[in-house]
Amino acid sequence: MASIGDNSGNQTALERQAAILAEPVTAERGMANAIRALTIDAVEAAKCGHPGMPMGMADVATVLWTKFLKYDAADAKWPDRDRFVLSAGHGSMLLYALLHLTGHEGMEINDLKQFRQLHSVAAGHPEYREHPAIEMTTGPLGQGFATAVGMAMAERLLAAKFGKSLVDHRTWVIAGDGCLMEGISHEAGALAGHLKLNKLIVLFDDNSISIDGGTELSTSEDPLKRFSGYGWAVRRIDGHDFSQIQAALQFAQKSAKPVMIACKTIIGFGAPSKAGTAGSHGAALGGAEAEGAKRALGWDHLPFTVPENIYAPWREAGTRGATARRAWLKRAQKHPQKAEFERVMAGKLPDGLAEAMSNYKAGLIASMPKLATRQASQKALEVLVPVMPELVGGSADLTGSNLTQVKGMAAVAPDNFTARYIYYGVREHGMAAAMNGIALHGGLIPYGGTFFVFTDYMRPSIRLAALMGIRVIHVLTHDSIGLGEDGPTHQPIEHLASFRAMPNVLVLRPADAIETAEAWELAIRNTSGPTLLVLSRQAVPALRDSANGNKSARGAYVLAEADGKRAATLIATGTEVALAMAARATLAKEGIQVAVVSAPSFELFGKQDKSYRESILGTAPRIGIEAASGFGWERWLGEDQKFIGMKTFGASAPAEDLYEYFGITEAAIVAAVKQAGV
Ligand SMILES: Cc1ncc(C[n+]2csc(CCOP(=O)(O)OP(=O)(O)O)c2C)c(N)n1
Ligand SMILES: [Mg+2]
Repeated sequence: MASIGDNSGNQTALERQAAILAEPVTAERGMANAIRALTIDAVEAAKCGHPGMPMGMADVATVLWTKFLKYDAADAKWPDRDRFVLSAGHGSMLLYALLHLTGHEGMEINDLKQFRQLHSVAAGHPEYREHPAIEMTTGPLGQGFATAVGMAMAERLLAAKFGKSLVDHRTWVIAGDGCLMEGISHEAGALAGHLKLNKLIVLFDDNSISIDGGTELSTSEDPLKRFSGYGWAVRRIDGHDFSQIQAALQFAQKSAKPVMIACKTIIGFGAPSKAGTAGSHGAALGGAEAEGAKRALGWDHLPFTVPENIYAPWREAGTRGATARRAWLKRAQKHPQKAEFERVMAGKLPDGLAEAMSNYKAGLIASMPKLATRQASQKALEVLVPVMPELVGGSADLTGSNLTQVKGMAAVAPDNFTARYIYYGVREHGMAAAMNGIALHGGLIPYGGTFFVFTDYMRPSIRLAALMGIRVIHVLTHDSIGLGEDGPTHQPIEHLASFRAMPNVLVLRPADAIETAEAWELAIRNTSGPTLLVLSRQAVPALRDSANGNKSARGAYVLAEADGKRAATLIATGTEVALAMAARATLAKEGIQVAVVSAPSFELFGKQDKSYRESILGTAPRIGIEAASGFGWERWLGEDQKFIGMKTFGASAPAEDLYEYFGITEAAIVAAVKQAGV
């Protein structure tokens, strides 16, 4: 059995490699070898990294980047470029070498020499924003693939809106065995097949090797059969045969279905003994093996040196799209929807939004409705959706519970991409990744719903959204024990704390309809990370008597000041703010005056200056109230203060009984205030 560094299992791979290398080096192979040599050099210099995948996929990538991919190295952000996603992000040197060779500014030879060093654009895994041509951060296997599905959806949605003359591009993915073993590949693949995303093309690095050894250790599946079951067109080719690669990519461009091409490759192609083994996956080849690989490839140049006769055709490939881009720019200039296209691609908000929302909020103040915050969210969407054509909604099969759909939002379907509502199916992870892809593509703002507890199923994608700093909006209803009878499996307890711990996630748990409207405003204006709208199933009374400004924007504010000196400060979020208000009224009758602070967002409150925070929190004893784990509340309460919330999982019962049972009641708050020594 093969294991790391052991080449006993790769005899056939080595024989196959020897046969290929016995043939004269063609111009294309020479170009591909430049990727291999740069990969070897960068990984040797860093003394770590993943040489196997770039060496294996260099031939496929060369054909793609010199003949098929639509891009112009002079403008990595050309809106109508093809998107290229390296889902197998550990093979980052493949992307860096391609960007360098094709003449992308900002990926110079010195950057490759800095591979994996602090502040290098050539980070261990591709990082979004490190270089404009890096379409997304990859590394967690499967994420790139699933995000690419969202990019391909965005292309269809925008093409339906603006027409082919502005939007007509493909999404190409390189995915490995690992990406396809991950569960998310099922959700994403099934969704793409259902929507017939025929401009999505996945090049599967079918090398039958992962870290632990041969894939036969852990899988017997034929991914092509699986994907053809999803409605994909599939092909199997020799990933080192240039004419087969070219023919497959031509076929892919004509497909009416999404395409998966399994490219049979040899991992670490060229390495004399480690090729075809897990030994080439994730460690520097080492001096002798690296030398041997270059010799076998016929590469006779100093490290980090590419001869001009190889640079030249690569640079030419980098300018291949220039004519198409110029023609596109001309068309865009004359396009009747030019201004709108530029607005949405820049992520700018439309005129009329602020006014529509302030009218809506004024109406709420006039009517003071008692609503579940999920209902209030739907009402906000009824205002937002008509004025924001870039909003694309959806839910993971909980539309009627999340209340994410509003009138006029038809279902996106293979024959209807003018619609704006995506039925993601029971695929939370696939949804969250696709939403990332929609946001990354540009031109659209995705929101999607599920129960808050099922963020557990989408956490890796939310984390990537936070890391990349992109605008996605999660509508997360049924936010506490208040959902009642469905019981502890459905009652999120630790989720608020866990997302408050995740950097760059904006968590908002509004208390009433006005705060929910404010939360939506904040979500839409949060261009630098994901927003989680954490909403209730059960109704809450209207608490605010003014809608001036956006009070939630400061994270926490005094909803009701004490009548006189504060005996205590009650700090609550979401549905528990109403409880705090009730306790305040009861205490006032006994002559005890307390303030109520509504704290819809810890992140935003944490960003305020100290004097604001101190003015809100006050010096009186503090009591925190939230139907969730108290983990993290010390931040506002300090060590010794009282927290009224959850210490265990919830239970199945009517909501009122649960609040009573777990002691999250008006009476408990009143008692806590009295205990605090008032
Ligand atoms: C979600 C996730 N799990 C585990 C890893 C660690 N990891 C990185 S590469 C890899 C093996 C991937 O195998 P494959 O995709 O076949 O890549 P190859 O070895 O062929 O380059 C693993 C397990 C990861 N990056 N992401
Ligand atoms: Mg593999």
